[in-house]
Amino acid sequence: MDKIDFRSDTVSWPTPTMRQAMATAVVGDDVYGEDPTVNELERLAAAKVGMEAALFVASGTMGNLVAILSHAGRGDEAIVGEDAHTYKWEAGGMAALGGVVPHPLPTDYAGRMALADIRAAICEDDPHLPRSRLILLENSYGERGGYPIPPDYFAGVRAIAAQHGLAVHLDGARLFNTAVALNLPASNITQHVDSVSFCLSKGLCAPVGSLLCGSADFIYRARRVRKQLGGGMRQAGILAAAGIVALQEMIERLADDHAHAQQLAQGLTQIPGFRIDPAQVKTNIVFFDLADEVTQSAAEIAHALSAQNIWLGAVGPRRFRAVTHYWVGELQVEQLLSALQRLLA
Ligand code: TLP
Repeated sequence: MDKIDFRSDTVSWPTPTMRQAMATAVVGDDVYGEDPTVNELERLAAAKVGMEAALFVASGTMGNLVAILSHAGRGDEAIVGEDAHTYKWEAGGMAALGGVVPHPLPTDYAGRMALADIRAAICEDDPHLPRSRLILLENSYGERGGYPIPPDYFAGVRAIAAQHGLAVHLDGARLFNTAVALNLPASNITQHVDSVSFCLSKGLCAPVGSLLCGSADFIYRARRVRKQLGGGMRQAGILAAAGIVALQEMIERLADDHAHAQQLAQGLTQIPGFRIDPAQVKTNIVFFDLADEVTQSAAEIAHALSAQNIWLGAVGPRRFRAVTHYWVGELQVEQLLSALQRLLA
């Protein structure tokens, strides 16, 4: 990459192998179901999460929106973490485009809504109330430093959902970071949900796209919703080819990103002026804060870094987010730490 970019793993570029696969991809019209490379990617994706079928969509946001609109209708309610990506960072799509009412609940240090809160949030059948229809989960949990939530929580939520006839959708944008961090197959988690979307264009480095996975019947309905949203793509095999490389070659190496995030967290503990809890860093996202005595703001520090072509997210007046990925390794973490040390000296 031409810069040292820690703002997100979404900034990662496709690898040379991906570019090669894209250049030689066999394509067809995917709206006709005739793109062999998309079909192969969808088969591979469904197998990775132990589900019947998958649908290639343009983004993580689209995967979640297509899922929500396929599970729920106007006036239905979705129970969701108050800092979940589907609630906070997707432009209110579920309400704006689907008439689905979010019911936000607090989450703990790992990003879990309490099971008792979920039970209490489910509406009884009453014409005054929205119909509870869906529970939205996320793993890893972005706003908790990519915390990898173990499968038992999903089993607990699933039991409640089953009792009340609700569906469960998992925003697994970084599902494979969780699987690698917990050393489990992703299907140990996804066996407890009705649908899951995961991203190719984050730590897995593909340029574009996410997969929505679920039962064959669910994906049949989701395909229609994707079309309604304008997401039926034609010779999308060009993109899917990179996605196949992502799933075949880029999952296991996520452990390197986690090690680099830990390297960064440990390094930050050595610089007076930063506040960080390395124990909270379990995958590839590092949140850290400025100590009270530092007079500069996070935005000022991020701006000064950018002058050195090092990019970091200032996500609050005193708060930063750094995300590790394929293109920022041990050396780049050292460069970031040295630059931060100089700026605070
Ligand atoms: N997250 C982005 C920003 O929107 C915050 C990032 O840089 O982390 N679910 C989760 C948990 C995500 O973190 C993201 C992207 C998405 C869904 C949406 O994916 P895209 O960007 O492909 O729509």
